[in-house]
Amino acid sequence: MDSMEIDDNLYITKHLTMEGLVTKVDFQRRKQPSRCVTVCLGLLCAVLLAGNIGQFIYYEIISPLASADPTQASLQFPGDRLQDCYDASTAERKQLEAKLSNLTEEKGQLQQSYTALTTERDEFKTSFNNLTNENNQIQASYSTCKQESDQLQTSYNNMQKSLEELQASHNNLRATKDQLQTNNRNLQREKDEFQTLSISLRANRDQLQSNYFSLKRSKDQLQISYNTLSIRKDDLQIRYNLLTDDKDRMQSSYNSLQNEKEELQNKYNSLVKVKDVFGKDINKVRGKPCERGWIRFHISCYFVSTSQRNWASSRQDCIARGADLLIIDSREEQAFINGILPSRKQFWIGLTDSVTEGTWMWVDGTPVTTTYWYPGEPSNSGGKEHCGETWQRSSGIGVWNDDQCANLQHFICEK
Ligand SMILES: [Ca+2]
Ligand SMILES: [Ca+2]
Ligand SMILES: [Ca+2]
Repeated sequence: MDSMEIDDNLYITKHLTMEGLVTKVDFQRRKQPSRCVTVCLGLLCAVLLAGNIGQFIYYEIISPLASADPTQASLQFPGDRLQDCYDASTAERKQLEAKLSNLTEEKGQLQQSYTALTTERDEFKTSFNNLTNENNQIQASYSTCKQESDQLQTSYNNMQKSLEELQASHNNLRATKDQLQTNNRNLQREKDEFQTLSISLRANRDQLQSNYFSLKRSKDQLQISYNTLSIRKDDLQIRYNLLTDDKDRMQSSYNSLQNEKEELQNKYNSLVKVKDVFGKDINKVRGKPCERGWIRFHISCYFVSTSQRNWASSRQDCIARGADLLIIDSREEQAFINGILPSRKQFWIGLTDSVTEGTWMWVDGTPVTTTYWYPGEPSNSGGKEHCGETWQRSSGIGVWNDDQCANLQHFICEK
């Protein structure tokens, strides 16, 4: 059990020593010395016993056989042989006695050594117990250290990984550094070039700055002129737009007037022709007198009735006379008619809005352009007044009124 513990301790100590945790301790001294002495004595006795057996066999069996030559045997006496054996045995005994004496001395010495070793063994035993306790403590420390070692190993592994990562980062940084160094050299070269260019550009800049100030003054002046011109341009643009609009309107009016002028010119030409034709006829008509009871004015003849009829019957009477109800073509005709009528009487004329209320038409289908309505007329009183009449007035040229067509009135025919 002790030997096993010592061997374990040897192994542990060796292991710890290899790991550098404890200093080397010589446990060889702690083996039991009594066992060593016993073993040594046993071995020595066995060697002596083997030597005696060997001598006996040699002198008693082998030597007589070797000297059994028939020639010599015949010459030697049996007493000599015994004397030789006795001498040899005596010498051998002396040797054995000397060896026994030596062995006795050695045994005494060994006994002393055994006693000393026993004492030393007890001391070692005590030391061993102490060392066992220390070993337990060391074992506990070892376990603690083992755990710490495991932790340190884990930390070491982590550190190793970190180191590898750092190494990779280092390599990357080195590559980056090399690249940056290359870039730095390139930048340095470019910097030198830029410095040269900078000096040149600085001179150009000064020149340009001088030019810039000069141009800035010119630009300010031009800006003032531009602003003034811009305002004038805006005014002119507004005026231009107005003039353009006026021009467009005038152009449109001009075109309309041109068309109207052409139409009027055509009408004028037609009228001139008609006038020429009618002028000849008028001259012929003017020279011809109206029928009895009719009154001439220009180219027309007028009949003023003495009887009273409604508007439709009056017209039928005029048509029967080869004429129609009076159509007022001019202010002169209105004034002429007012002059030939009895004082303050009303007479039907060829005027009606029976087709469309409020739209007055002459009996020949022409629209009424010039009117002489009395103030407040046409009143269409009761919604029943659809025929026109003229009132004679002593002053002026007479006035018009609308009245119910069924009323009986005097009337005026014209042909
Ligand atoms: Ca007329
Ligand atoms: Ca009416
Ligand atoms: Ca009326």
